Amino acid sequence: MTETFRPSRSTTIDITAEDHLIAAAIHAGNRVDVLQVLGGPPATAAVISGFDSPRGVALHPDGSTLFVIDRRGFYRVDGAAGATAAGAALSVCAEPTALVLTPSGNRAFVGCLEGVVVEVDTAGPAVVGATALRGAAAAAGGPLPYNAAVMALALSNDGDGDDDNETLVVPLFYADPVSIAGPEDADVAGVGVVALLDVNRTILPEVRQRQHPTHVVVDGSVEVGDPVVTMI
Ligand SMILES: [Ca+2]
Repeated sequence: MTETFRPSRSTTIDITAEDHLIAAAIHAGNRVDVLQVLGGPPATAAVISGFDSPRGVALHPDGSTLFVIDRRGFYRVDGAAGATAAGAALSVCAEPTALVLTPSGNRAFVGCLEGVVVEVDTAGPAVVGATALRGAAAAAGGPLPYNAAVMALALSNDGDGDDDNETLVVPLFYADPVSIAGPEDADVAGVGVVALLDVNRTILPEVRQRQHPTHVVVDGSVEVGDPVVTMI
């Protein structure tokens, strides 16, 4: 089966589209390991050192260029399979926590603990701009929470080869506190808030709030799931 497209989501491990390389952030080791996994037993292709608590990796669709975020910022590593050093960090925000790429790999979005999403031109790399979410107006559900922290991101990919019609999904930690009547031992004092942005970082007029959202699915469209209870 040929994989045609997939969404990008923030993660500490990523694999190239043709399943050739895996990049894994080794947080405590301040390094990123690159493994070769096609054509034989998995083997270490590179150990890239010099990071400061790396928290996210993303592999470019070219199958070779690696992007990393750590406590210092954003890195572009060319030729990941043979790289040894992190190189210089591009400063993006106080504490980067999440990283996604557009389908073409031309742009990256970095989520930050302080409630900001930063857009990066990956060719430079260079910061294009940033959108602050704390308290920002959102037509359908705003303002967004004043304590919003971005610790995860996902970006849709509808497979048409165009970056401009995708949606950036930003679950906001921590939830807005609300008062809901319920059993005394029930943890219902919060509403999850998921902000949606277009690729120009404009906050879309739709913020989906569900009590205890359990999952977010990004597959061309965007869906925020209801609680799922599994009986065993
Ligand atoms: Ca598209």
